[in-house]
Amino acid sequence: MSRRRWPAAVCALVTAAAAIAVATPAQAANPIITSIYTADPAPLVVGNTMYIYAGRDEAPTGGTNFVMREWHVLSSTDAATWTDQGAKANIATFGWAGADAWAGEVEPRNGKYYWYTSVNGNGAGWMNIGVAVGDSPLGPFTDAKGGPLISDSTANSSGLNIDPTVFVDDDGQAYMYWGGYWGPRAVRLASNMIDTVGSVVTPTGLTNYWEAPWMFKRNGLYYMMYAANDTSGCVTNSNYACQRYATATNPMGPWTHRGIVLGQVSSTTNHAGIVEFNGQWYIVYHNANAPGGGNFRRSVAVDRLYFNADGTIQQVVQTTTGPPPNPGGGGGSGTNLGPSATASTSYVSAWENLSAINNGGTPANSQDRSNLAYGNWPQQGTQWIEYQWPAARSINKSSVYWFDDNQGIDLPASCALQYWNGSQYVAVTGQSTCGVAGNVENVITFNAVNTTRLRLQITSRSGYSTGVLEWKAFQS
Ligand code: FUB
Repeated sequence: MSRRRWPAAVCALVTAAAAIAVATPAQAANPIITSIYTADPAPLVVGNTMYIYAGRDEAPTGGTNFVMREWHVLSSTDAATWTDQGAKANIATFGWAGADAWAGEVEPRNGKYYWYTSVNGNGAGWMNIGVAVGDSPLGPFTDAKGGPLISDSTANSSGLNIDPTVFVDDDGQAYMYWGGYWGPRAVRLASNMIDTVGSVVTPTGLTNYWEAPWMFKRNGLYYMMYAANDTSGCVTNSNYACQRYATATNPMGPWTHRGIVLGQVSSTTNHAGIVEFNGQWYIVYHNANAPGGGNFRRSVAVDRLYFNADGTIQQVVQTTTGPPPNPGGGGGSGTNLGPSATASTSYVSAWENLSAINNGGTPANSQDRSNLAYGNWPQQGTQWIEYQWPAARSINKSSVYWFDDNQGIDLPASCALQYWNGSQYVAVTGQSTCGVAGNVENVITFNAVNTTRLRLQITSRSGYSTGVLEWKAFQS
């Protein structure tokens, strides 16, 4: 398990300022950036932009250790097309550090952006947590403290002081979790975000914790995702890792393990973050899938993340396409609003995927499962699929590409569109024929509705269930 014996100084001294080369936007695909190797992604949404703070892997081909000297910022306004904004911090940002620009995360507070990093100090011990601060998501960033926030000399610190995740709760209290080598730690932060308050504690309930925690809150519940490398359902070889998660009703725990968010990836390390952007949830993670990639030449990928109604997380489907563009509500006339909607249904078969309907796939024919398929076998009669947006959208056109597996799922007998008028679902008016043809996009026009929810009612042929490969709803 060579990755657990990282040498104390694998990086050359940083002698130059951060590179400022800025790549042109990369088209949607995973990995999202291939002009350089990137790792340990930490997402942050500010306004209409998603930022990803990532380390840069510079190990040579065949290298067997990390060579990491700087941190880059990647940005996107639709979660699909990404721009490398260049290196915005590096080892020299911290005058007391000498090597190993490992995982970091940025947390905003009071108009400032605090970048917590893992970095090797020049003094005794190995890895430390440093903190830089800037006035914008792109910096410039400077050392906020002039020394480590956490080091090997911090009482009860982790066996490896890396991978900080910082979370500011609604009441203003900030928390930091971190740690590697199976040693998670937690501490409160002062409101200045650069001092700890109280003792470092060892959180409980993070079953099989290895490293790389990521904390967030949703619907009043605290979530902790983290890398694990056990062979009891996580990975087949403990040189690799998966992402497990736990939930808690208190930000300091105790935590209750809930399952796996992200299975094994193609790199040995597995490091991820979760964020909500334009009404959808995303996971950002790294793998070794870029050309020439490897365990020390990793690349960041992005995929959609789905919650179940009870707040549990569905295991991520890793794609090579990445998510469809999600520009939010400002896409303009003719924009397909499906990818920015939250989908729900009256029923989906356990082996099919509701996410198929708005994942931006372009089916080749009605049997094409390459971008997943929604099906409701063994249900018959009328079922529905529905889109919901956080704010009202004006919609006057839709299209549906039916799924027909030539088995229990057949083209429907009929369909109809409804919208939520604020108190109930009603039929759209002026609807053109809701087509039921296979192997084509069936386009439906209607008088524009201003609504937060659109529903497609699907009635099956006798003896069959129905399915959908892609459903679009167009902004008027
Ligand atoms: O990138 C260096 C280290 O590898 C990170 O700090 C860990 O989380 C692992 O991804």
